[in-house]
This record gives sequence, C-alpha cells and structure tokens, in this order.
Amino acid sequence: MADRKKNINGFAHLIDLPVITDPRGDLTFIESNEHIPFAIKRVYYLYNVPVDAERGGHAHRELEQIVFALSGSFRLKVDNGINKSEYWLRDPRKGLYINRMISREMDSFSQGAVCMVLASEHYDEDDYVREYDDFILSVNKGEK
Ligand code: T46
Repeated sequence: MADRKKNINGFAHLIDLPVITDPRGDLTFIESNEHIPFAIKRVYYLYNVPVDAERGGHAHRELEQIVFALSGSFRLKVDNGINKSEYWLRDPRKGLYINRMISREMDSFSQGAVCMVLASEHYDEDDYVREYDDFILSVNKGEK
C-alpha cells in the first residue's frame, strides 16, 4: 500500500480483494502491505459459532484487524465512541478493516459461518479495552 495513512483515516471500511475466476472456481489472495494496510503478524478464525452467540464487545489500543466471512455470514457492529456503523459480512472477497480503538461486536452468525481475521499484532491481553466505560473515557481523553 503506497500511502498507508489514506486507509487509516476512517474507523472502519470495506476492502475489496482481487479474485481470479476460471471454470475451476474462484481464487482470492492477500499480500501484506499491498492489499491490506499492514504487515500480518497473526491470523485467527472463528468457527462452530452458535447462531445466537455474541463475540467481541471490546476495543484494542494498538491492534488493527481485517475481518472476513470466509463462509456464511454475520453482522459486525463498530463504534468509535462517537459514531456507530454496522456491516453484514458475507462475501469472502470483502474484508472489514477495523482501526485501533474501535469497539466491535459480532452477532447473527449463520449456521456454519467461518470468520477469518488478519491482525497487525501478536495476541496481547493488555491491548484489550474490555469495559465500554473505559473505552469511552479513553476516547474522550484522546488516548490510544
Ligand atoms: C475481534 C473478534 C473478531 C488467544 O489466545 N489468541 C488470539 O489470537 C485470540 C484472538 C484470542 N485468544 C484467547 C483470548 C481469550 O481467552 O481466546 C479467548 C477468546 O478471545 P476473545 O475474547 O478476544 O474473542 P472474541 O471472538 O470475542 O474477539 C476476537 C478478537 O479479540 C476481536 O478483536 O475483532 O475476535
């Protein structure tokens, strides 16, 4: 990505990935710093998610992530402490970029949905802001 800053101004936005289609099916690929605005340090995925489960419900101080529905669908709500948006992810060619210090919640998983996440940092419990009141306090103080 030539100008990373242009992709981190908004708090969340969809990223379209390339797709190569031929009679054998579709192929999508992702290259660090090319199709997404950071180097990938971690990949994780959620599966066997009950349809009535809720996940997330927290923010991260430093972490940037891109969330994909590789299969099935789910709703992803994002909140920067001032504005809120929601996205329905269902297309494996489209990922939702989530900037640092954005609260996110996921629900309405379809049966068999698979959610893959590309992360800019290794797992670090200290990076989580799990209480919404703490998140709002940090946003109001202009903290990361
Ligand atoms: C987000 C959604 C999509 C690890 O040990 N390593 C990891 O890389 C992760 C992500 C989690 N964990 C442990 C920490 C907890 O004991 O797995 C347990 C559940 O993790 P968490 O509460 O973070 O799971 P979700 O699904 O509520 O949220 C995660 C991400 O944290 C979040 O940023 O966007 O998945």
